[in-house]
Amino acid sequence: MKLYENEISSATSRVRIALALKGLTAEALPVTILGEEAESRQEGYRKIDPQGLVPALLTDSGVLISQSLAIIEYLDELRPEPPLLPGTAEGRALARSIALAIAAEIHALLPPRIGLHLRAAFQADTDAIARWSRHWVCEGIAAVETMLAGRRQGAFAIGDRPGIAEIFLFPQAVSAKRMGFDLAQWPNIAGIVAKLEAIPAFQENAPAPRR
Ligand SMILES: N[C@@H](CCC(=O)N[C@@H](CS)C(=O)NCC(=O)O)C(=O)O
Repeated sequence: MKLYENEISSATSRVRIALALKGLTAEALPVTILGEEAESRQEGYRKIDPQGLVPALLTDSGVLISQSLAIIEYLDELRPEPPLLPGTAEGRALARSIALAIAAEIHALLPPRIGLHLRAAFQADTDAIARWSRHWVCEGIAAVETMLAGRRQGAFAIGDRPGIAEIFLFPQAVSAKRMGFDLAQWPNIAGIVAKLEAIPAFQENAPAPRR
């Protein structure tokens, strides 16, 4: 398997964590994502992934899978142990709802292409873009905290072992901390993240800070 990826990418971090939990490896194919001239915006990479996004997984049979949730569910089927989804239909739906609350409602509003468009189309400066990002992170994470407070059973977000919900939560919480948010204001998330930080698959595959 090969993984188109970028070290600062939160969505790549999710896939890297899943690979590590499964004991699987994928050859890294780095793709730059920052700035107008980034490789992710060039025709060459658009022919690989028309969305121009990382991560994208090239399977051993040559199929390209984009979108981190689809990639991680593929890896979970490829190597079922340890399972990344709970054993009940309800548990699986809850895990996916946490994952999507992060991927679709928070992270989707933050990647480089969003900042570039805010700048080009609406003359947003660096400070305005930072305020935009902080707004969506704060509102989105507070909602996830409330979702967890109402539903949580066990040591992690869903149950007693980390899976898809925690894989999506961890990189988003790491970047929220880097943005200066104090996770203590979201006690369920802070407690889960502290436990995840002690697990090598999570700790070693967090997104790298932007330099
Ligand atoms: N929903 C996608 C999000 C992928 C995504 O936004 N990736 C970012 C890096 S974290 C990216 O490639 N951004 C390129 C850009 O914004 O130009 C997933 O879960 O894989």
